[in-house]
Amino acid sequence: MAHLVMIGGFLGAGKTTLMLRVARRLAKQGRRVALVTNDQAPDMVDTRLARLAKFPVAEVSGGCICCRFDEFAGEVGGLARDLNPDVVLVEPVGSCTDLAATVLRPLLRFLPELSVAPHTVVIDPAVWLQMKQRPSMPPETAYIFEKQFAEADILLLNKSDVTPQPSMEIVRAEVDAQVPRAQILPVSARTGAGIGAWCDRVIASQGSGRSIDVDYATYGKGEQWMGWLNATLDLQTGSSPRWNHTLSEFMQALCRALSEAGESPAHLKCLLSSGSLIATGNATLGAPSPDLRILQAGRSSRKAELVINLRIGLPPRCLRPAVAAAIGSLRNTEGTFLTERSFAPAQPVPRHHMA
Ligand SMILES: Nc1nc2c(ncn2[C@@H]2O[C@H](COP(=O)(O)OP(=O)(O)OP(=O)(O)O)[C@@H](O)[C@H]2O)c(=O)[nH]1
Ligand SMILES: [Mg+2]
Repeated sequence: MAHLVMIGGFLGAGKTTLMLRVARRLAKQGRRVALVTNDQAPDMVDTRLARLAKFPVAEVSGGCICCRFDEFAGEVGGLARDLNPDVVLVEPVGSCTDLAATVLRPLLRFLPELSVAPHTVVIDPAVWLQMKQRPSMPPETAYIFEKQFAEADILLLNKSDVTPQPSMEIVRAEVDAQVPRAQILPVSARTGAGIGAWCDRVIASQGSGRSIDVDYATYGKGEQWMGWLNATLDLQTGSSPRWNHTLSEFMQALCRALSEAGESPAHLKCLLSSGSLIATGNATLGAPSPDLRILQAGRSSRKAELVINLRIGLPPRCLRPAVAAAIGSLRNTEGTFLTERSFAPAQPVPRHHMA
C-alpha cells in the first residue's frame, strides 16, 4: 500500500528542497518513491528538478490539486498501479490552503488503498517574521499563509542553518501559541538537520490535517494579488559561455527591475541548462538576493535553455516586459521566448470539500 506524504507551505519555504532530500533518503533505505508536483501552469522548475534527480514524477499543472482533484487522484492512482511505490511525496502549489478538506480526506475516500501521512507544512522563519513585523502583502495573502499552518499536523521551521537562534525561538513560540496541537520541528532541508526524525515520523504514522474554516472570497483575493509567470527561453551567446555569470546577471537585473516596480518576488526560480551544465537560481521573500547553485558542472555550449517561474505581487502584464528587459540587458547574449504564460491564479473552486 502506498503511503502519501503531502508537503505544504508558502512559496519559497523549501518544499521542493525537502521533498528531494527526503526522496533520496527513502530511496537509500530501499523504498520505492514517486513524486507529484503541482503548479498553475506547465514549464515547472520543480518537475525538472525531480526528473534530474531521477525520480518518477507526475505533474499536475493548470491549477491546484484541490481544483484539479480528479486529475491528481488519477495521477496518484496511476503511479500506485504502475510503479507500486512505498511512498508518494506530493508538493502542492505554495499559494494553496484548505488541503486537508479538499485533497487529503477526499483521497482517502476515492483511493482507499492509500494511507496518508500527517499533514506537514514548511515555514521559512524569515518570512514569518516579515509577515508579523513589517507585512508587505495584503491581508488576504497573509490570510492564506496563516490558514496553511493552521491546518498542519506537523510544522517544520525550515532554514535553521541560516536563521539566527533567537529568531528561531521567537517564531517557535509564536507558532506554538497559534497552533498549540501541532508538532513543531526546526529543520534544514538544505543541510538535512532534523529531517531524519521528521521523515521517520511521517513514514510511520497517519493523519489528515486539521479542519479549518476558510473564507474562499478572501482566499481567492489573496491568490489573485500575485502575478504568475512561467516561461522557457532559448539563450544564445556570441562569446565563450559563462552561463552561471549570465544567470546571476539576469536574476540581479530582474530583481532590480521588480523592486523598482515596488515588489520583491514571493519566489523567482530559474533553471539554466547548457550541454552538461545545470544551474539554478532562486530569490525568495526571506532571501531576496539570488541564491545561485551549480547542480551539475560540465561542458556547456553557446546555446542554453532557461526556465523561469516567477510569483510576485505585481499585475501579470508587467512580468513579461520585466523578464524581456532583464534578458535585453545581458552582455553578448540574445534570448528568445519559446513558451510564456503570465496570469493571476483563478479563484479556487475545489472539486470536493470534506471538513
Ligand atoms: N539556507 C537554506 N535555504 C533553503 C533551505 N531549504 C530551501 N532553501 C532555499 O530556499 C529557496 C526555495 O526553496 P524551494 O525548495 O524551491 O521552495 P518551495 O517551497 O518549493 O517553493 P515553491 O515551489 O515556489 O512554492 C531555494 O533557494 C532553496 O535552496 C534550507 O533549509 N536552508
Ligand atoms: Mg517548489
